[in-house]
Amino acid sequence: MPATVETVFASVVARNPGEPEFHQAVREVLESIGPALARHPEYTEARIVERICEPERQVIFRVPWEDDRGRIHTNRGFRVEFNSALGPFKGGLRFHPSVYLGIVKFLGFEQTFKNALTGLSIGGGKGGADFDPKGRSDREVMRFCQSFMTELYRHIGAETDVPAGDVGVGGREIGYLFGQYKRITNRYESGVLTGKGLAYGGAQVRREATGYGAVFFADEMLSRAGGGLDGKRVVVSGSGNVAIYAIEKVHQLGGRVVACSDSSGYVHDDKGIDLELLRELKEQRRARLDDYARHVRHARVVSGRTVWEVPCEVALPCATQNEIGGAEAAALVAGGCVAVVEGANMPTTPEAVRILAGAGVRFAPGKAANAGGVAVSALEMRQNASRESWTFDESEQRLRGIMRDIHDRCWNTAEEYGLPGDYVAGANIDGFRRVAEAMLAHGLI
Ligand code: NDP
Ligand code: 2IT
Repeated sequence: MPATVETVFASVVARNPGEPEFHQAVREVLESIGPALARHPEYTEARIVERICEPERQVIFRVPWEDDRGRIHTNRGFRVEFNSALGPFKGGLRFHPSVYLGIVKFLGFEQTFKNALTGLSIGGGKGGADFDPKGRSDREVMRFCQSFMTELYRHIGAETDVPAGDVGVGGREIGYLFGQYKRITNRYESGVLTGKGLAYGGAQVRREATGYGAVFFADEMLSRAGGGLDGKRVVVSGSGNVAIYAIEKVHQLGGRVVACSDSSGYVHDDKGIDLELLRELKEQRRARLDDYARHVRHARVVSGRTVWEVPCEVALPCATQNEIGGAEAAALVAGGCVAVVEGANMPTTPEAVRILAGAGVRFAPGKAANAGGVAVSALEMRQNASRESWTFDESEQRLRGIMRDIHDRCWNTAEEYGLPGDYVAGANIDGFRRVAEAMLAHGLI
């Protein structure tokens, strides 16, 4: 890191104490952008790096709600509006007990560069709550979402800030949030949220977009190296929205996903994960993975261990941040892994990235590889604004084209800076340059 950037990073750590995930995300970007700063002294003169590390606005609020037994709970809600240089703030909402300001800031920071990489007009933001939806009834989730939106509505809007889903927030939650926004504001403002149901303004392929997009990215990356996903043995972590549609697309492209996981453990099915069963368990019954082995006799369910111990050629982490540490990276290398493509946000620790790089494993960072979700969200906004709706096939073709463009942007930028094959540098430099140019044009705001 150049000395000027080192000073900025020290100040970020001092000004945001106790937020290690945010520090980690900032460090990873600042470590990459030295060559771009050297070529563009105007960025340093305008203090772009300092300004880009400070969210434009941060909102923290109380979310009181009542459970089915009449007990009152108080959660904490967040929306961090990180950067609007390229468009309205855009990014998901996460409902998980681990959510605190540092998680929301790391996600909002990442989102800013990811959204820039899509080439679409979207700024970066993120939100959520420390609410745990596990084991809650639909009516409890509805009451929580209504209370959450009763504060959030004043901060968002189709031209201002457009939330969507993330961990713990899927179609059900977006529906309740949209209903409450409509009720409070007395406006049918379709473009205020994305990830909506197809019955009321949602877009084809949004549900599938993050998982499909990550697999398209993996296929591009492997094709550059001389062979696509066809015939590859793949392990996916998680079994939620991103994981399920990643598995579907791997199978469609001729690969075989032999294991996936949830927070309790993993399932290993060497014949290939039965996607229909997984979807029924996870999307319809909201069940644990253990149930998989009750239906598939030859499958093995392993509790309390990492899915990365299952040998594979391609690893798709699609669960959560920092799930691949040094030990998991070493296990992947030992198992013959040739590529790691991040479907989740920041699932690989810096130590793990170093181990993978040292072993020659190709690595695609989440801000490039999982950008398909937010890209199709931007397409949803576009369809809402024009009151059009595109077919599944057309939307999927657009997603494929966007992922190819993102791949090529990362590749070409890395080459331009003399770092061939370094997708991390390519993604960080290209995303940073796009945001920096817009910030420069807007003056000191
Ligand atoms: P879901 O809530 O649908 O699924 C999350 C999955 O990951 C579940 O299987 C869950 O297991 C597991 N998981 C979540 N948190 C943890 C944790 N702390 N420890 C262990 N396992 C965990 O979320 P998504 O699939 O939407 O999101 C997955 C990842 O992808 C996240 O990093 C998210 O930020 C990222 N992402 C999501 C996008 C989207 O469009 N949804 C877009 C881009 C990135 P369990 O059910 O047992 O908790
Ligand atoms: O991390 C992400 O990119 C998302 N959760 C999706 C954000 C969005 O606005 O669709």
